[in-house]
Amino acid sequence: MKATSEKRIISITGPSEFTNITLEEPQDYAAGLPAVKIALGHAMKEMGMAKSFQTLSKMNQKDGFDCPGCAWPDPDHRSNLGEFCENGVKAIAEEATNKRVDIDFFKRHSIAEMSQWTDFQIGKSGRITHPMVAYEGKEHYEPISWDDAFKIIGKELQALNDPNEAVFYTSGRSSNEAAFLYGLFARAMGTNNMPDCSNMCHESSGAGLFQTLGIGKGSVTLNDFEDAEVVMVIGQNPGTNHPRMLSALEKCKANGGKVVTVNPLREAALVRFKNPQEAKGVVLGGTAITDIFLQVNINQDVALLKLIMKRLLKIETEKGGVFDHEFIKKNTSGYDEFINDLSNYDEDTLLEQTGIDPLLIDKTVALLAQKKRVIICWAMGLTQHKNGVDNIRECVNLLLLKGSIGKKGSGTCPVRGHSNVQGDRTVGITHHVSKKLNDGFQKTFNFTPPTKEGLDVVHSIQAMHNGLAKVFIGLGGNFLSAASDTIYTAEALQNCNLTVSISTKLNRTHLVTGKTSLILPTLGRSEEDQNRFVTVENSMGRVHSSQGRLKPASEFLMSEPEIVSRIAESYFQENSTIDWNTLGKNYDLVREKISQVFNGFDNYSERSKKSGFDLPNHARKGDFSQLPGGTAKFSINRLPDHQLKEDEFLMMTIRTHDQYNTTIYGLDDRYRGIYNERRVVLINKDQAAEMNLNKFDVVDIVSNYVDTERRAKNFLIIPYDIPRGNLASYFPEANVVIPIDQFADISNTPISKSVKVTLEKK
Ligand SMILES: Nc1nc2c(c(=O)[nH]1)N[C@H]1C(S)=C(S)[C@@H](COP(=O)(O)OP(=O)(O)OC[C@H]3O[C@@H](n4cnc5c(=O)[nH]c(N)nc54)[C@H](O)[C@@H]3O)O[C@H]1N2
Ligand SMILES: Nc1nc2c(c(=O)[nH]1)N[C@H]1C(S)=C(S)[C@@H](COP(=O)(O)OP(=O)(O)OC[C@H]3O[C@@H](n4cnc5c(=O)[nH]c(N)nc54)[C@H](O)[C@@H]3O)O[C@H]1N2
Ligand code: SF4
Ligand SMILES: [Mo]
Repeated sequence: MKATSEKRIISITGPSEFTNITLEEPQDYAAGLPAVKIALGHAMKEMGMAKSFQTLSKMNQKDGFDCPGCAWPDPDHRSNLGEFCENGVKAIAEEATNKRVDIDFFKRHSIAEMSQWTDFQIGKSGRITHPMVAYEGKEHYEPISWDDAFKIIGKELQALNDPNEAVFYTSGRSSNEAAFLYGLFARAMGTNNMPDCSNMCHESSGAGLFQTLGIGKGSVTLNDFEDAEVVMVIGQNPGTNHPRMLSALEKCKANGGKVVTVNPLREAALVRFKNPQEAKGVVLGGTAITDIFLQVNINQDVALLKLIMKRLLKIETEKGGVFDHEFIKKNTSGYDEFINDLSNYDEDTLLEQTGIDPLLIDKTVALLAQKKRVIICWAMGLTQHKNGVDNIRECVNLLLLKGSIGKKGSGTCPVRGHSNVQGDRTVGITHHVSKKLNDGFQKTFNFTPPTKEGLDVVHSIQAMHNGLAKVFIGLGGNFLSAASDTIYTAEALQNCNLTVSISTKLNRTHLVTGKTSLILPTLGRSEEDQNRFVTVENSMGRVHSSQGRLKPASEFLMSEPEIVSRIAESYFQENSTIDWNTLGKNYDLVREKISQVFNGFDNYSERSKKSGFDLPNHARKGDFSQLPGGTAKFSINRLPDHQLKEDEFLMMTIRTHDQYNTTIYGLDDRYRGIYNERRVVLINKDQAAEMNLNKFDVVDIVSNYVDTERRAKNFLIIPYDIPRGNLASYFPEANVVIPIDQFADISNTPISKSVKVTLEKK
C-alpha cells in the first residue's frame, strides 16, 4: 500500500513477501531449558557477554531496574538465579542492544527506503542516538539540536487555534514521573486529549470494574494465588505474554488449587510449565497447569459464563451452599434482577454458542460449586471485543455470586500489558475529566485544568483525519502500527502539521510523518540517568523504584521527564505558574507533587525504594462503601450478536511468542510450532479441508464493514486446532482490516479479537 507525501513515496504496511515458513507440532509445555537457551541467545546477540551479565543481574532486583516487558509483579523474595523470563530477556536485549541508528544511518537510508522494510528489520536497526527532523518534502531525516527541536514544537503548539488541536499519546513504558509531567503539561496547555495504549488494551477492564466494583484495577495480590482454590484464566496467553505468572499458577497448584482455562487456542503454557528456576522444571516433566480446558468459540465468553452461572444456580436451588448469600446480602445490589435475567437464556442454546464439550462444562460447574476462593485472570481475549465491557462485568457477576472479592485467595486479576501502563493511568494519563483530579491539579499548581472530555485513541485518529487535530506527540509507542485501520491511521498522521515521537528505537510511526516530523531519542529503563531513579506501578497496584545502571546508548539522549518539561518550557516561555525546568530535573520534587494531587503516595520517594508500597484498593479489602448505595453491582449483560454471513469468520489478531506488541524480536511462534513467518492465518483443520484450503495456500483477509472493503494481502493458510468459524492472525500485520469505527461500547477499544472477515484464495 503506497501513499505519497510530496517527494516521498512510502509504504505504509511494509512488504508482504513471505520469509520461508516451516511448521512443527505445537509445543505442549512452556519455558524449560529451551527458553533459557533462546533467551541467552537473544541477549548475547544484541548485547554481548559482559553487558548481558551486567544487565540481567540488575533486572527486577530491588536495587535494579524494572523489566521493560510486561506488568506482572515481582515476588517479595527475589531469586538469585535471576528474576526474569525468556521474554523479559528479549525485551531488555532489544533495549540494551549494541546496534545504533545514528546520523550516518539516516543519511544512508531514506524514509521511503526504510518504509519498504518489515517491522522486524526496522526494529532491529538499533537505538536512536540523536534528535532528528524530517522537513516537508525532504527524503531523509537529518540531525537537529535539542534546542531547535523544542523550538519547533513550541511554535507549532502555539500556532494552534485551540489547544484541543493537539494530541498527546502515551505508551505504557513511561515512568510515573514522565507521565505525570506529560499529563500536567497537556492540562496546563488546556486539553484532555490524552489517548494512551490502554485505550486499545485494558480500557474495557477499567470501565467494567469501575462500574461494578468502584475501582478500575484488579483486586488480587501475588500472594492470593497461593491461597486460591480455583484460578480461571480467560482470554490470556501467559506463557508468552506474562511468563512469570506461570510460577504463581504453579504455586497455586502445589497448594491444591485448580486451574480452568478458557481460550479458543490450546496455548502451550496453559498445558504444562517447566520452571527453569527449579530442578523439576529442568530435568523432570514440570507442572501440568490446566485442569480443565474450555475451548470456547471467539467472543462466546458471556454465553459460557451465563451457562456456568445458570447451572450453579440450579445446584444452589436444589442443595444450597454454592452462593455466598451472606456476602451477597451485605455487599451487593442487583442480585434478584440478575438471577431473574438468567432464566431468559436456554442452556442448550448457550452450550451450542460456546462450542464446548458438555462434559467439561459439568466438570467446571462441579468444581466451582464446591470452592469458595476463586480468582479470575484475563487479558486481551476479553477486552478487545464490541462487548468487551460486558465480558468483564460478567466475570464480576460470577465472583460476586461466590463472594470471591475482598478475601484471601480470591478476586479480579486483569493482567496488564505494558510494564507501567497502570501507573501512567494512576498519575493522570486519561482523556476523561474528573472533578477530583482537576481540583487536585488546581490546588497544587494554581491553574484551571480543562473540563472538556478529551479524545481517546480512535477519536484522536478520526480528529487528525478530519483536520481537527494538527499536532501529534507520542511519549513512546508506535501509534501507527498499534492502532487499527493502518491506512486510515497513516492518512491521519500525514494530515498533521507536526508529528513527534519520543522513542528509544526506530519504528514505522517515524516513517509515516506529518508535514514536519521529529524523533526525540530517550533513555531506556536499563540506562543510568544521572543517578536519579524513577517509579512504576505493576499490575497489582504496587509502586516501586526503578534505576538503570547501563551506560546510555548515546551521550545525546535525554530523559523522558526532561524532554516533557522542555516541551512545556518552549510552549509557555515565561508564562506558566509551573517551574518546568526544576521539575524536569528533580524527580523527588515530581513525586512530591504527585503525592499532593493523588491519594496514597505519602512519603513517596522513600517508600518506593526496595519492595515499594501498595496503593489503596478498597475492593481488595471488600469495602464497597464508596460506591453508590454502598454496594458492589451485579450487572445484566447481553449476548453478542455478530450476524455473520455464511462465508464470514470471526478473526482474532494475537501476539506471537517472538514480539512485544509492534516490536518484532524474531519470526518464530515457537509454542504454536510456526517458524520463520508472520503472515499466517490459522483456520480449523476440517473447515479448511471443506473449503478446499490447503496448508500454505495464499489468501487475502478481507473485511467488509458498512460497504467498505479492507484487505490484508498475502497470508498463508495454516490448518490448526481452533474452533470452526474462527481465525487467528498476527498483530500488527492484520491491523489493516480492522475498521477505525469498530470498537467496544463504553471503552472504545478496537475490536481486535473479533473482526468479521472472509478469506479470498489467490
Ligand atoms: N512477550 C510479550 N509480552 C507481552 C506483550 C507482547 O507483545 N509480547 N504485550 C503486552 C501487552 S501490551 C499486553 S496487553 C499483554 C497481552 O497479553 P494477551 O492478552 O495474553 O495477548 P494476546 O496475544 O493478544 O492474546 C490473547 C489470548 O486471548 C485468546 N482469545 C482471543 N479471543 C478470545 C475470546 O474471544 N475469548 C477467549 N476466552 N480467549 C480469546 C487468544 O487465543 C490468546 O491466547 O501482554 C503484554 N506482554
Ligand atoms: N490488532 C491488534 N492491535 C493491537 C493489539 C492487539 O492485540 N491486536 N494490542 C493493543 C495493545 S494491548 C497495546 S498496549 C498497543 C501497543 O501500542 P504501543 O504501546 O504504541 O506499541 P509498542 O509496540 O509497545 O511500542 C513500541 C515502541 O515504543 C518505543 N519505546 C520502547 N521503550 C521505550 C521507552 O522506554 N521510552 C520511550 N519513550 N519509548 C519507548 C520504541 O520506539 C518502540 O518502537 O497495541 C494495540 N494494538
Ligand atoms: S513476566 Fe513480564 S515483567 Fe516478569 S520478567 Fe517476564 S516479561 Fe519481564
Ligand atoms: Mo496492551
